[in-house]
Amino acid sequence: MTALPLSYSPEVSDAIARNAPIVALESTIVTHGMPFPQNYDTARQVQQIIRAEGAVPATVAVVEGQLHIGLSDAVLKNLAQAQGVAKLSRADLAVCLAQGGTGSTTVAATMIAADKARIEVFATGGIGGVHRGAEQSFDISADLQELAQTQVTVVCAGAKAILDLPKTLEVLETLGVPVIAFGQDELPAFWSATSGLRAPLRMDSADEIARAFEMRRALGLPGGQLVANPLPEEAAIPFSELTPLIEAATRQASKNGISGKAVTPYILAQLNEMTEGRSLRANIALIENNARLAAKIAICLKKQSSSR
Ligand code: PSU
Ligand code: MN
Repeated sequence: MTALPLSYSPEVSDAIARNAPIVALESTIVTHGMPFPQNYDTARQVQQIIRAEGAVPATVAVVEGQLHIGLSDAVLKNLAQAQGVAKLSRADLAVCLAQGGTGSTTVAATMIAADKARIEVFATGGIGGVHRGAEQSFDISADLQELAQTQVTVVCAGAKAILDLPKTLEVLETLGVPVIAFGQDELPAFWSATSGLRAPLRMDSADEIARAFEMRRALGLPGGQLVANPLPEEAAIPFSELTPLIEAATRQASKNGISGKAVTPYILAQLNEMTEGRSLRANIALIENNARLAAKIAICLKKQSSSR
């Protein structure tokens, strides 16, 4: 059988050897989610936050046919500046590896990589979901299916408000994915802490989230958990203020024939322009906030497994 070309950074190898808590990080947010240099600075800052909490960061990407778990600053910087990097999900991860290609990993592909490396917790900004107008376009992110089948706890700030949130919740329910709002009843919506929607589940501590993850495993259930962590209040943009901008950006995308994988990056860039950088600042604050919570969950999981 072909061996998986996995390549661990020295820091991650050492963490595995010590059985230390590890938090996976995606790289599509770097290549497609933010402009340079904010993408590079944020990726490094997020790694630092995870270290400061007492866990080890493992940023995932495919570089020249190797599935990297943990990236050096040099590789990260290259990715952050590169043009036209492939955005890899479940469908194309193996093809890129087989062809010796380079690409960033989405939530779905990062979950697959984390699972291979036995990393149980992953921090991101927002997951993909059911797009507005999906009844016409059928555009539903592979992230949702991945959450249904791969055993990783994903910490996000809710689904991006560029999606159809009620439909996204419905699909997650159908797939049996627990959607857990952290510390509040309402589902946060990425740039806003509120969405007007009640979250299906609520938890108030990292420890509870870790216990629920262990219990899913004890039940033999495949799939992960989705934790929706509201962003810090000072960085939030009210839902009502964003809605018209998102609608305008979505109309522009379809007018310009943007489809498939290009939709999310296009809308994010448009919003950044329309809000004069405020949406980018919120994006940075929320990913940092998610990294902190993910590290705490990873630490709780290690404590629970060592006390058994
Ligand atoms: N969150 C961000 N920026 C992003 C993404 C999430 O703030 O660029 C990426 C994630 O990698 C997610 C992907 O998995 O967008 C979803 O893309 P799609 O809708 O094409 O599945
Ligand atoms: Mn899509």
